[in-house]
Amino acid sequence: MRKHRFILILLAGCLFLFAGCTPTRERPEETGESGNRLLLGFAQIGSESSWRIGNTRSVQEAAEQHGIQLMMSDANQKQENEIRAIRQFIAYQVDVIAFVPIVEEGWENVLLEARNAGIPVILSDRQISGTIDESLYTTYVGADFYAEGKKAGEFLLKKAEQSEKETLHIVELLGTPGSTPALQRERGFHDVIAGDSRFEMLEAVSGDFLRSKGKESMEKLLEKWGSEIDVLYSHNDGMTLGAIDAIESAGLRPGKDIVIITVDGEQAAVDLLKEGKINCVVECTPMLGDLIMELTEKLAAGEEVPRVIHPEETMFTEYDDLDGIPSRGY
Ligand code: GZL
Repeated sequence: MRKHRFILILLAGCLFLFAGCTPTRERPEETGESGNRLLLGFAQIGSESSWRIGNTRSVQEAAEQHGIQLMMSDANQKQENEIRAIRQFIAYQVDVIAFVPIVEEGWENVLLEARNAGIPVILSDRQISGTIDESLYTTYVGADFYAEGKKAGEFLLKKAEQSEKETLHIVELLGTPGSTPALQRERGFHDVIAGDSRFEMLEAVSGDFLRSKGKESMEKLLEKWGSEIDVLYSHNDGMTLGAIDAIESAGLRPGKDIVIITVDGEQAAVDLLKEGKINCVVECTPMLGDLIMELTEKLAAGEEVPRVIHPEETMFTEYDDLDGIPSRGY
């Protein structure tokens, strides 16, 4: 019943916003046991990968376990939808706002509105550009993407020691342009291999973290470079799965003819690692729900929180005992 009431309230809010009038209504009066429940507004970017779907599930389950009321929006990969959702959270006077900045730029105005409304903001998963006024958000919880890129590069250095080839030719599938994971995974990887004459970059192309675009982009790279390609570094498993389809359709053996390094740690990627079709999986955990809820509770209670929180992350490679990898859950 409470859920239906909440959805009705939400729809009423949408009507207000749609009609262009900013509701001055008080936060929905809570009755019964939910009277004192915290209300968290969470703006998610979409469902572009199994990683993202796992991230959404983690937030929903953690809200349930922490007894926090969750107002969640799905931006369908559009920044303007995220900004609209944050404005709706402000109108509803949620206790805390958490959102995934789909790209790093373009958040100043809406974050100023949140600050003026006295609502603390948590950056989840991705960051906003460093030039922004630091007081516009309270904390960042998510991966160290630069470290993930470095891990990918360090695996390649080790792999190169076994290669008879003088030069290893690399292609790269980039994540969403302007997003923190794409920018930092690229920088970390290239900082490790920079200046090493054993490596030559052939081309880097965006696959936008999507399996379909990963396949398309890999098809184009194979058309252009063919068997010259020795290494694929892909910024997420979704694009890697698409790329492997393209590689096998071209009659090449993923993991053998082309060394494959991928990031996220989805079950599908770990399974392919065990099959020898992927050589290295760098973990990026989507399970941020509990951290977000703990931060929400602390912020709502006016407590100090760390500025940056990176979850523990590891990496799985062909050199490891792969039988011990627990099931991934995403
Ligand atoms: C990384 C996250 C990325 C994943 C992709 O934290 O933002 O977005 O690597 C997802 O799978 O689309």
